[in-house]
Order: sequence, then C-alpha cells, then structure tokens
Amino acid sequence: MTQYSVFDSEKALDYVASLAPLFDLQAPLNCYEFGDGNLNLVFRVSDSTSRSIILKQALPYARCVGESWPLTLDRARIEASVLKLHSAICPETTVKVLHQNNQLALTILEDLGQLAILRTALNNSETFPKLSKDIATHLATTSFNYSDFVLTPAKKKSLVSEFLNPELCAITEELFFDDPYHQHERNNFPTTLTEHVNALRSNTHLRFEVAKLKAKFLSSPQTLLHGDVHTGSIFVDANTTKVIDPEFGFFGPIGFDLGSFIGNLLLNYCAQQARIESLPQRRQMQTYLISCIAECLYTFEQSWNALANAHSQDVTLRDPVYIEYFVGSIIQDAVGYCGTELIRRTIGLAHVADIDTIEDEQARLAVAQHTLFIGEQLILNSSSCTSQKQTMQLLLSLLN
Ligand code: SR1
Ligand code: MG
Repeated sequence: MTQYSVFDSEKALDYVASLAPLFDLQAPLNCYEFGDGNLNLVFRVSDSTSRSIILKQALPYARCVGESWPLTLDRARIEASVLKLHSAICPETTVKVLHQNNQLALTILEDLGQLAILRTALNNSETFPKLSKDIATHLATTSFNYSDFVLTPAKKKSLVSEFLNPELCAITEELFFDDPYHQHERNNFPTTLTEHVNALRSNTHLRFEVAKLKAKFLSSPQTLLHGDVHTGSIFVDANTTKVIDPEFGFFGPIGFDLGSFIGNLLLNYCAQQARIESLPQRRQMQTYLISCIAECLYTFEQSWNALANAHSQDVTLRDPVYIEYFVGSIIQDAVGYCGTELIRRTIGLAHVADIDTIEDEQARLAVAQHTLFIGEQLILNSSSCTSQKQTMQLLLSLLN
C-alpha cells in the first residue's frame, strides 16, 4: 500500500508521469501548484502538446487555517466518489474523474482551465445564459436519483453509510449554524458591524429557526448532496457549466445545495451595489442575477415534479399530492439554508471575495449590513416559501 505523503510539484509530476499514457500525455511534462481554496493542494500537469490534467491532493489539515486544524484525508475519497455518482446521472455538468488514489488522498481530474470560475466571472460582471438552468437541472436530477423516490431502502442505507463524512459535516454544522450566532474566535467581522451581529444573536425567533435548520441538516438523509455549492465550485462559459469540489458531500436535506447556490448569487447581487459604479450597468447585472435565481427555482421545481411524477420507484412516495408537498418542503428548506449562507459568509470564518474585495470600507459595510438583513429575513420567513412564486415575492420585497 502506498504511504501518504504531501506532494510538491516534483512529486506530483512524477506521479502523473508514471501514469502518463492513461491521460494521453507526452513527455516532457510540466507541473505547478495553484490551489487558492480553503483546504487542498491543486496541481496542473501539462505536456509538450499543451494537454493538461489537474491533480488535487487533500492535506491532513485545513489549508486556510494551517496544521492547527487537522482534517481527515478521507475527504478525497468522498469527493471522487460523489463526482462519479453525480457524473453517472449528470455527465454534462460534472467534472470528470480520470483517476483516484485514496491512500494518497488524490484525485486526477479533467482540466477545466479553459472555463472561468463563476465567482471570479460574476465579480467581473460577466453573465452566462445557461447557468441557472444547468445548475437547477443538475441539482434536481442528482438529488432525485439518489433519494428514497428512486433508491431501494437497502441501497440507500448502504450509500448513506458510505458517505457519512462526519468531519466535513462538522465544519458545516459549526460554520453555518453555530459560530455566527455565538461568540467564537473563528468569526470574522469588523467592529463596525458589532451592533448588527448582536441584534441577530439576540433574536430568539431567528435562533429557533436556525436550530430547526441545523436539526434538519443533522438528521435528514434525503439525498447525496454536493455539500458546498458556492460560486467557487462552478466552472462556466457561455455554453458549459461544470460542478467541481463535492468533498463536503453526504446524505442530507435536498434544499441545502439549492439554498447554498442561490445564497451565493444573492451575495453577489448585494456586492454589486458597491462593485459597479454605473447605475444602468449595475441594474443590468443585478437584474441578471435575480432572473438567474427565478429561473433556477422555477427549473428546479418543474424538474423535480416531473421526475418524481414520471420516475418514482417507491409505491407510496409517488403519490402526486405527496410529491407536490415534498417539492414545496425542499424550496422552503432552500430559502432557510440560503439565509444561513448569507449570514455565515458575512460574519463567519469563510467569507466571499465578492464582498471582501470591495475597497471602500463604508461601501463594504453597507453591503455586509444588507446581506445580514436579507439572510435574517429569509430564515425568518422561509415557512411562507413553498414555491418559486412565493420565494420570488419575498426576495423582491427584500432587494433594493
Ligand atoms: C475550513 S473550510 C471553510 C469553508 O470552505 C469550504 O469551501 C466550505 O464552504 C467551508 O465552509
Ligand atoms: Mg471547495
């Protein structure tokens, strides 16, 4: 068995070279590390004909914090395995796994370097016509196919145990549902926001709703989630949408991924208030983002209903009235989780570049106040959002 060791560019190159024919690479190879995410090493290995692949290796700790935060290497197995299962259902929108080595905690993936990272592109005011439909279809199709509507109870239970992912779930449990609502050294916000944070923390109704969302995250193995669908986990161009990085994958509530995605579009919407100076251009970008959210929710709702009515295997769950109720409950959960994403990205450990790279301090503060307000209102009012229409009504009433 190969012993785990942390790769540098030389080791990554040697590893890929030993398997080069598998990836159709011609010597000489070139390799560099360029990971800028929170957790892992990411190498690009290219050959003399400019073909390239990505080697991603998990470190035994969280890269953004350092060795003081140890983290399981098993996340590499989880990530590659979720990608393979999601790819089996949605190959067009899932990055391709070319090779997996669980002992070395590494995965070799197709290189999507010709595409843009969605977060960076949105921050540059770029728009993508297929994005919302692609993501909604991806989330609806993967979540339906790994739910109780399709899997036998035995298969489902066996998959649930394969994807328990306790350490990465613990990160989400703490960063989404605990830290922002308590004093914690991991939290990160300017003192000028303290009053707003204190108001959030003393809102007992909000804490009650967050407790319900956390309980559902802990105890609702509805489907095999991606677990971290933010705009840094999506590559895009005008014709293509690819989802990457499901190392937080586990069997959880279906609305979590949908809510995370919409939350990141809303974070960008709020940030654009300070990012784009020209009012017409800003309005154009914000209108695009709202239409993405509306289209995403609409497509998700329609797709899930259609899939469940046509392809449910479970004799009891396929009842049309239950299906309608169930899809409504997913939307409701998504609205709540969306609110928690807005709040934790504003005052918790892991922020977003959309807000953090706004240079003007006052403008950045105004955006942060807005994201906190919207996050709070979404959580408080999620019970009135069991459809795309109701959700859009609430959202439009909150946005400026
Ligand atoms: C310590 S990990 C911080 C965040 O980065 C990941 O992408 C997840 O969103 C996680 O919450
Ligand atoms: Mg990630």
